[in-house]
Amino acid sequence: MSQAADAIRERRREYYTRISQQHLSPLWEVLSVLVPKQPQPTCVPAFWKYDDLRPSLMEAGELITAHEATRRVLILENPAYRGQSRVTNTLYAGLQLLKPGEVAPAHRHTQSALRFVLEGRGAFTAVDGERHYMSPGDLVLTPSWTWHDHGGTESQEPVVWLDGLDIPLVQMLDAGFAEDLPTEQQPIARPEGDSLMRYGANMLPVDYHSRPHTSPVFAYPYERTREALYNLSRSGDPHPCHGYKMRYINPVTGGHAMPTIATFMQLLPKDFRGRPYRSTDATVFVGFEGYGRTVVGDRTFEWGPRDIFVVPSWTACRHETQEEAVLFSFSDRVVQEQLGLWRESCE
Ligand code: GTQ
Repeated sequence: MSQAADAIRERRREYYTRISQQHLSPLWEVLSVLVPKQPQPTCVPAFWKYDDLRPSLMEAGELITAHEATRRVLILENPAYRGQSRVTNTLYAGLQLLKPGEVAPAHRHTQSALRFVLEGRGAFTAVDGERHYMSPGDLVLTPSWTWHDHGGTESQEPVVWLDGLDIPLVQMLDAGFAEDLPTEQQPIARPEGDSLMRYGANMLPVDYHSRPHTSPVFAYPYERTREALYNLSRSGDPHPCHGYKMRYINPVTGGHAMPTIATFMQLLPKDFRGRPYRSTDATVFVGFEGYGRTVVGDRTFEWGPRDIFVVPSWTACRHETQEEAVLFSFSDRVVQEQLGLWRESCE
């Protein structure tokens, strides 16, 4: 019996070796990995305390200028993907530092980007001819193929923000293009706040025809976000898993603000004990106000303002607080929704 089994194993091995020279391979050896019963994420839970990484970022500020680096950024690498510039399987994250007087020169690329401002004031991001002077908690979008540059020309202090991009997704699709503007800064064509006033007031210019994929509003100031969360929290019970959670939208369509990255802000009330939650979109969270604890699979992260953590796909996650707290997050949920793949479970 076992001799017969050995013989068949040997014949198969010999067969696999032979067909591999024809660049063929047997599905039955890999089927359960290719078509898993449920997601088997390769990404792992990860945590960065801002106070621990800030000195390294400031040291980068002594070693290289924003001009020389083009973008002076420390990439947050998921421990499962060292050397691959990925924070999750599909997304990239990094911390960018701009010092007073510096300019990160204008370029554009097919990758979409978000900036979530962590500290400092007075630096701007310019997008399509409009500058937004950034304050902590602001969300600034630089949609695919829009010219963008960053300038610390008015700032008195270092400005740090989190960059979130769809780099790994675009890499997988082999759809990356980029170009530099010949001049360091793009010309200013519109006053500050123009896009928010035009498109973010529950009205649209009557003849406005939207760009199909992305929000015409590119800066979402924190005061407005905070006010929306506060008002939501006054008018009803918190969600058992999320507390009070809102998503940033494209006001033209009501859909997500960008086509590849979904963005969210949530308010966790004092003494919140969230129920376990799973979803298929690996998510990057950033603490912004207050302190909390999040259990992610078998890890527990105690976070405060500006700390960053990653929840992999289909990994149970629950939030707890002792005081009111605010969390920013982003994921590829918008892509999965468009493809009919997104699933969630609140236990
Ligand atoms: O600011 O354009 O962190 O192109 C990585 C790639 C930031 C940017 C990053 C980029 C940028």
